[in-house]
Amino acid sequence: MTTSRTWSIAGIVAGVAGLATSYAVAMALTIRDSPVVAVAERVIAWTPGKVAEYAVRYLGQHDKTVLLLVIVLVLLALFAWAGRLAGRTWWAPAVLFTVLAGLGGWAVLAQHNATSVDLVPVATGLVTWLVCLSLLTDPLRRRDRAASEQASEQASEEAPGRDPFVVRGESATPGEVHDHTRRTFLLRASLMTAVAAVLGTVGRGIGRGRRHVEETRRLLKLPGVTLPQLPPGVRVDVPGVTPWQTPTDDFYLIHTAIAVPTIEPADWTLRIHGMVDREIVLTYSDLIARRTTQAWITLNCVSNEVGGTLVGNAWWSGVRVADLLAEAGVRPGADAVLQTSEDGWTCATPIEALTDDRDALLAVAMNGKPLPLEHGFPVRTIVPGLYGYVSATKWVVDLEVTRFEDVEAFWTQRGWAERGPVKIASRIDVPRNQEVPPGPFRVAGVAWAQQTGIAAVEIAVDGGAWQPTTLAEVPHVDTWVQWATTLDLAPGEHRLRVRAIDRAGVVQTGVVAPPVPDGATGWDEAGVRVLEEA
Ligand SMILES: Nc1nc2c(c(=O)[nH]1)N[C@H]1C(S)=C(S)[C@@H](COP(=O)(O)O)O[C@H]1N2
Ligand SMILES: [Mo]
Repeated sequence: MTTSRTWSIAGIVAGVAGLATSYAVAMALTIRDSPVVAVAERVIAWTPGKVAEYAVRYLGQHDKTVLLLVIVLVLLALFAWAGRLAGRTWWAPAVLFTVLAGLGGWAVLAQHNATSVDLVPVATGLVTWLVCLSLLTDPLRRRDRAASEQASEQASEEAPGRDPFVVRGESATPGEVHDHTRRTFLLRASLMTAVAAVLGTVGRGIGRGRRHVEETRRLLKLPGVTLPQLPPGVRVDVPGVTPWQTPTDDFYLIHTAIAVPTIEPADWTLRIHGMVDREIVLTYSDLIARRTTQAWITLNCVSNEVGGTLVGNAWWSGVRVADLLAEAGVRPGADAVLQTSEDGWTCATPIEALTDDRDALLAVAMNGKPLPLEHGFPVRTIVPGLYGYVSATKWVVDLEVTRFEDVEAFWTQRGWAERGPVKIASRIDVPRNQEVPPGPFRVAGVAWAQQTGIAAVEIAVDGGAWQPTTLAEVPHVDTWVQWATTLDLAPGEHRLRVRAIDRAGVVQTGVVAPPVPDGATGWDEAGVRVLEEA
């Protein structure tokens, strides 16, 4: 009899073949990604904010890889189960595969801008599953039938009063049937595995859309975009302090998209509509032909913990949102702009932050180069003073002038605050839980209070009195500022604590609050161990 392991293998081979065809078909149709990724995106969209936060905290940037891996492992287990079900009935695995395909189809349709074409990969995958499973399980069934016939023959041979010659005809012996079906099964299984591997590779090859966009980006010339020049005096020059300008490759990344949208600038448009006098549709060349505004701006994630690193400072180049909104003519009563990205992410931004003199940008470049794909190529929004989740839409394609009371956005639906002004914050970069040699040592870090500016940064040792530090220069209020001081402490363990005071006189609170719903508060602390004199 066929062992349950063989049935499982049949299920897995059929299952993997179906995944490979659906992936290859998706790539051939230049669909953003395979149905499996669509399912993963649904999982992300349905994950409660708390769980998502833990995932990001413990898995960091690997969270999506881990999620995809888990989904594939679950699928493999289900495929194996489908194979074992096929050993009993033909319809049970068919139902299982159909349910899985239904799930995939639903996830695909839930994606932004989904069309019925996006269902083609799922449908092809389902057909592949059913055909491959029946091709693989047929020989197994024939073998089992032969084996049970043999068993009943033996039983009848032993049974008294039966003629042993009646059953045995001219047919092949059970042993021959066994070898033949075994060969058929192995041949088909290896053929399917090989075809699946080829399809996977071919799929990757056709999925070079992204590579093409990368190439377009590399060749782009952006008039008016200049390379960053570090403003004078912004650095405290203490080894170990975060660089004042965050290098693009080190800039934190936060987005819900699994496959980063790959948008050719020639295909990009931005629609400005809603409560406006004149709807505007801008192409990429329209946008970059306009006057370029450039600024150093620190971007913050609301999920940043006290002392965390989800914050970066870059030189952004783009077009003022305020000018575009003025051309569209904002109608009275509007207080928000609902921004939508190519991948369907949304955020609602207060209209005053987009129209006042803080120069909110439709950014096309970061640190003097076209935006990297992961940071929103070809166009993203950057609004000084607001957390990214309410303002910094990457791959932005739609701005709808509206009212807060009429809309809900991605993160506000998940319990985050409607408004997200960046809170005053300060961080110790060095020493951070380190040992220092005896004698004076330098302490340094960063602080920010966008739209207001930092007036002072103070540190306290072992819960003692607050002491002043020295601030480096800043070009304006919308960047972080580096601070530094020198300490000379007795050998042993010490705890350092930092707080900032803004230019309006507001002292950073020591009251501890988590990032949810509108940003963490509390003082950053770091340990230092001063070594004994040798
Ligand atoms: N399309 C899209 N834009 C997005 C997000 C997203 O998930 N999707 N995340 C936002 C959040 S929460 C932050 S903090 C910033 C991060 O921008 P970065 O990845 O370029 O650092 O992007 C914002 N823009
Ligand atoms: Mo964020």
